[in-house]
Amino acid sequence: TSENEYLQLLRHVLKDGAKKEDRTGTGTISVFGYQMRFNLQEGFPLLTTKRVPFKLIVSELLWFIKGDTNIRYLLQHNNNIWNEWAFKKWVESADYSGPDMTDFGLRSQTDEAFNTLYEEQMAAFKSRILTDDAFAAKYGELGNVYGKQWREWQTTRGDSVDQLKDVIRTIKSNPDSRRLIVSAWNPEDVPTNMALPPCHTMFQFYVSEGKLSCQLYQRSGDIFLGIPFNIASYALLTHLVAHECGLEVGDFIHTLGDAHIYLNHLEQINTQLEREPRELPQLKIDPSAGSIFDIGVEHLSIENYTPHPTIKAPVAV
Ligand code: DHF
Ligand code: TMP
Repeated sequence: TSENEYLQLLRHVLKDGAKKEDRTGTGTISVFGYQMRFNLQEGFPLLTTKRVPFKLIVSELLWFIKGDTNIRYLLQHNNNIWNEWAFKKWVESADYSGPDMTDFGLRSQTDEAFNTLYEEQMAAFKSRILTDDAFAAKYGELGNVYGKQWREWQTTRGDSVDQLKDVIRTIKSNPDSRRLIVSAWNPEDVPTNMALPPCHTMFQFYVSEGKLSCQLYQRSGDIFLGIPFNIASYALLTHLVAHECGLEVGDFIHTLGDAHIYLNHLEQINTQLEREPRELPQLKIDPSAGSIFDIGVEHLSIENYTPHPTIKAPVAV
């Protein structure tokens, strides 16, 4: 199946990647420039060589589509994947007076006493985001990340551009267009206004013979943790836009800039590579789901997903 595209990426970077230091202090093996292609007619590209939590992919994507940039929505859907980056802003702020959380990402992995302290602070942070509106407005906010750029790109004229709505309108009215692009990379916001500069930087749609394809340019990819999510997320986006526009799905093409394996994921990757990929699952979109802008988590599900077990790994912050 097309899962092999991903397994080949793992093997390629293990074999030909070069050691490279990185911002998080973890260390990586990395290559620059790589492309994978997933034929979405073959099945939904949710990896089977480890369990990938589909529900988290759905709530994160619907959060982007809503234009939301506050982790409160994610927490309300039991989605914790963006917590560390909001927490980081909180513990580095003048309002925080708890125990020192400098470098919590690295320290929590090696220092058990610290990890207990960190987990307490993170639990308190999460519950405050969920219950305290003013706190959530200030510290749940990741800044002008994906949702903001997709739906409300701020212009110098003082108004905003809804890139997602515009691109969908153009797919419907002029499917041959070669300008079907959404960009999350806003050079004005990158240095100051976001918790993490966008990794999935821009994407383009393409319509041919009644099928919608999508290509993503991802500037930086964490091959073990981030990329399995990114593949599934853009496959889902392609399905949702195709559904909205009355098209079939074509290919998802995933183009990577710095594609890296963190050095603390090597054991996990060896385990994963020993496993045999299984049949890919299918996506089901509930017929009662409305437009892409009204769709809810309850309308999306995956069928025939029988993956190998979860493989846990620490995320580099
Ligand atoms: N930083 C780094 N270093 N790697 C990332 O992949 C990454 N991704 C971000 C933000 N910053 C990042 C947003 N997406 C996980 C997956 C995607 C994601 C963030 C985190 C993750 O930790 N996945 C785990 C557990 C998920 C769970 O069950 O909560 C996994 O095993 O897939
Ligand atoms: P960077 O900003 O220094 O490139 O760090 C971002 C890290 O997060 C890098 O390891 C890539 C990873 N990442 C993904 O792989 N996918 C994602 O969707 C996000 C947000 C991050």
